[in-house]
Order: sequence, then C-alpha cells, then structure tokens
Amino acid sequence: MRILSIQSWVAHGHAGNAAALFPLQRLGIEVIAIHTVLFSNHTGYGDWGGRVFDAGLVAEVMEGVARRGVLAGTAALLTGYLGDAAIGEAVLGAHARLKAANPAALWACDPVIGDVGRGVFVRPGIAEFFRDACVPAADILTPNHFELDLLSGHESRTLADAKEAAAALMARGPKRLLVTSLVVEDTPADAVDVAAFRPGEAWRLRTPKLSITGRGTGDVLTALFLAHTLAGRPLAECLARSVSSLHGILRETIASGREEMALVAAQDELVCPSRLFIPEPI
Ligand code: PXL
Repeated sequence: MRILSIQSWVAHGHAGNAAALFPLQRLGIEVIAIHTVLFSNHTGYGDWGGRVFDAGLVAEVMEGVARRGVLAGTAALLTGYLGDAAIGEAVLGAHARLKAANPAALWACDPVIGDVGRGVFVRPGIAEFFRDACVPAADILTPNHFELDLLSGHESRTLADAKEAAAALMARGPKRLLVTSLVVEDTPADAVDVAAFRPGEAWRLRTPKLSITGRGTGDVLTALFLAHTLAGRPLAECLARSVSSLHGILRETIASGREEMALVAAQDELVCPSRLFIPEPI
C-alpha cells in the first residue's frame, strides 16, 4: 500500500507531514511525501523560521515522482496544510496526475484553514480554494468544527445542524466526512466529539477532553482515518480506531509532560489503541 502525502514539514515537533508520515509508516504504508513548506515548528507557537515553498517546486517534485512510474500503484492522495493558495493549484495538478495513473485513487483532503479560538490561520485565498476547488474533487474531507462551518456557510450549534452541514458538503462530492473537535449544544464541557459521515450513515464518538491544546492532532486523525478506510474497514471502525489511537498518543503526551505529540514513544497506540472508544449512531 502506498500513499502520496502533500503537506507541510516542520523540523521540530509534529504537524503536517511530520505528523502524518510516521503513523502511516507504522501501519505498514509506504509514503511518498512532498512538502509544501519547511518551517522550524508549527505556527501555533507564533514564532517560526523557514519558508513556504513556491508552487513550482511542488509541481516539479510531483513531475519527478510521476516519472518514476510509481503513481499507478499509489492508492491515495493525502493533503493538508498548503502554505499558499498557489500551492493549491499544484495539489490539484498532482491529484489529476494521480487519477490519470490510477483512476481508483482516493483523495483525502484535510481543509486546514483554522480552528475555534484561533480563527483563520492560513493565508488569504486558501479558505476559498478549499471550498470551491477541493470540496467537489475530494473523496474524503476531514474538517474540524470551525472548518465545517466555514465550508458549509452555516454555524452548527446543534448535532442536527452539523448533520445538515455534513450532508450539504457530501452533496458537493466527498463520500466520507470526518468532523473533528465537534462541540455542539449537547457536548458536555469535559468532552469532545468526533463525527463520521457517509450518505445515509452517521456516527459520533465522544472522548474525555484532555488538558492539551495539541497541534497536528487533526493531521494524525486524517492520516489514520485514510489508512483504515483504505484497509476496507467500516466507517464506525475507522472512526473508533483513529480517535482511540490519537487519544492514546495524547494521554502519553500529557503523562510525559511533552509539548509535542508523543508519536514515537507511544507508537504502539497507532497499531492497537490501549483503550478503544465505541461510537454511537446518530
Ligand atoms: O496541524 C495543522 C498545521 C500543519 N502544518 C503547519 C501548521 C499547522 C497548524 O498550526 O502550523 C506548519
């Protein structure tokens, strides 16, 4: 199994490809990783070194990869933090190239735009790019609650609102949706929900809220959700395994007093989560 992952790279810590690559590899998946930026650390620190790559570089690397003849055997494209809207065009080009080589390939798109509390944290044009160009082309979309509202154009205050927004987005193309960091009216203050949708089917998984403002957590979730989807697992199981693995990683992160996810130290959680949460149909 091989996945092409186009996301940011950070030298220190885990966000973008530096969050997604190892979990995929730990699950036995080969990854072709193309980076959209090279930063010292994720932007949540408010201070970082490095720069966004130009879109031409991303396209050139993609062309080189295509010339190796490996795309026909690549099952999916995984995309996340873009850095710049122009890189979005290179991502669309990469998607077209992959589909030409393997028409069955899936695109799992994490529309990284922003978060509740932090607002939009990406450059102008990126939100519109995700809404107008990526939603119709992606097979799997993994917005957080903030991004669900932004992409659907409606604020989801209740579970019914969130289901409506998910249905509206799926009507535009994606066949599977994972909504992370979902906090609706009936979400208890000490919990956080993740919901998974496909047409005619919806699940919610509630986990205890952990005292950590993890970055890159969405990148790990999307990678795991894609890996389990490609393994042919049912939607509820993809949700349960992905969230339970991340929860185990975050528990170890807190226990060891780290600032960045304990992906390496708690790697067994990626394969076999020590506590398996069970989703409920909604
Ligand atoms: O997790 C999203 C993400 C990815 N890559 C970089 C980031 C962030 C979020 O802050 O800064 C570089």
